[in-house]
Amino acid sequence: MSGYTVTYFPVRGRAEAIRLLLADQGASWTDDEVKMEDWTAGIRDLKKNAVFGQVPRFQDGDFVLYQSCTILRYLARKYGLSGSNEQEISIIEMINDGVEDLRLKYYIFLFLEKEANKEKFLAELATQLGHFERILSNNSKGQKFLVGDQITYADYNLLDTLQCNLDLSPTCLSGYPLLSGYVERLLKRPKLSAYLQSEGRKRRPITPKHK
Ligand code: GSN
Repeated sequence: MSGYTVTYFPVRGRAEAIRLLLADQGASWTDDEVKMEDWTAGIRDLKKNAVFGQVPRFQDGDFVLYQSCTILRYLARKYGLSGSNEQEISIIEMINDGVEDLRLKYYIFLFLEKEANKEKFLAELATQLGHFERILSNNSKGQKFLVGDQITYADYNLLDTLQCNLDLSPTCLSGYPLLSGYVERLLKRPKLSAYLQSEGRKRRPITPKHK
């Protein structure tokens, strides 16, 4: 059994792609959930000790790491989910940066812009989804993963970000057959599917805004 611990608020947020990767790779971990009020009150000096004053915090034995994408890449190296040569590794990094742009747009809309700008948000989302549809079409005609024949950390990050957007706009993938099929395929992966049906996952909203 591994000694992984994910410290985060009781939401999916920036920890969920890490959990998706761990679950799909058959790794076990402990969710150390911190209530926002306890975090604000300085519980266990968590904020004070965090490298950038934020979570997720990831612990592997005695090794502690922050920054969600760094944690994803750390685990990707451990489980062989980073790509198989320098060029593939770089393409996966590039696509993951694109996923982060998609995630950031979602967070900006949710926390800052809200319903008033939903039409503008959805129009921009459509453009961004188009980029991912094209990326998929360039790899095995969209029937596999973002890059190559094997799942990578960028796939877990994209799946989580797409699920966030689907929550906001359940039809957002309807014009994107490859992305729709991709999500459907990923959700059928047995370990991932078991995690998605777990109590822990169901209990956690996407963000505190989704209570
Ligand atoms: O990806 C990362 O781990 C960092 N670049 C961002 C981490 C982050 O924003 N953490 C937030 C919660 S997730 N929000 O969108 C956080 O720790 N907020 C509490 C605080 O006191 O800043």
